[in-house]
Amino acid sequence: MTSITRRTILLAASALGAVGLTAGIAFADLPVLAKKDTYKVGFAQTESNNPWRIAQTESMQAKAKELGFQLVYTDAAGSAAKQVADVNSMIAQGVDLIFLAPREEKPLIPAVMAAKKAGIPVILLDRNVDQSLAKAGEDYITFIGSDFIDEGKRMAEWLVKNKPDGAKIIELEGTTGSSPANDRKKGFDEALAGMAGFEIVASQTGDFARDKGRQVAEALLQAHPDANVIYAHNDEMAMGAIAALEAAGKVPGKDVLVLSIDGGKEAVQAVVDGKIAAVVECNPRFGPKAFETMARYAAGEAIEPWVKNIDAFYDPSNAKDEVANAY
Ligand code: GYE
Repeated sequence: MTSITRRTILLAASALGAVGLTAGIAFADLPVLAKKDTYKVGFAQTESNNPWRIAQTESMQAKAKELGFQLVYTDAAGSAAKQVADVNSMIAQGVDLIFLAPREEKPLIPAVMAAKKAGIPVILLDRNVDQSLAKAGEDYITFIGSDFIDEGKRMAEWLVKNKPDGAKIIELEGTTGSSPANDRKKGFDEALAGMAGFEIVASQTGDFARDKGRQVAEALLQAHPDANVIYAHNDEMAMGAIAALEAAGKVPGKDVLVLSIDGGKEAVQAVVDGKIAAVVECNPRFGPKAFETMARYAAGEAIEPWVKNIDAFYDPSNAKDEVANAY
């Protein structure tokens, strides 16, 4: 595939007469959202194969119901191509606004641009798109979500503090090309770069999925029997890694420290049980903030390009007290 740039996409859209790319006006304005009593809103979910996604969907549905809005919900079942089609179908149905959780950073760009062209505002939820191809405040309203670079960095800092003699680390990456996988890796790897004694011996994707995480952990533990830390980009892969460790006769928490991100109930309980050493929270309950941001936009407020979620941190010092609140 030839490389697509933000400019080529906009030029293509412009050729179709959608975006005014005339001298002086580089980009069309964001679509406006009329103030109404009720709305028909789209929510394009990436997949539903884990508790994080299910909790997010429930949170969105509950808030829409409370507000009396109609929610057009789609599940892309792990396919970026299907997610693009889902967004196109929402556009065809004339929704007022689209909440999109873009599975990967680049493939969802055409969906964002198509909605913009159709005059439908888009709010990105929990994952971002490639910032060189589309921009908040120009192509979509805003990104609501965590600072994934910081999540990775905090985990690395915790590790250095709690295992000062160093570590041989296996990294289980999230979905290739997704913003949390890219940034959780960046934040963690950069924080450890040049730190004496800390070595990432292998880093491979487990697609944010439990069984894939288990399989990849099993293979990497065989290739690197001296690894003593597994850093998983989410709880599902961390739980898969624990299963792989136990199957290999190793004791998670003793032979190998497992680090995770998300902070679902099962993982926070695993911290209490000593199987996971630490978890950076990434809370999936987006409903209240998503619809509040939409209301602010409809009221004519200028929305900041990034509505940031603040993440908690769980380790043995607080896990017991927090487990009841975890999703
Ligand atoms: O960590 C993971 C989910 O995009 C922040 O996606 C989200 C991530 C979350 O599948 O468990």
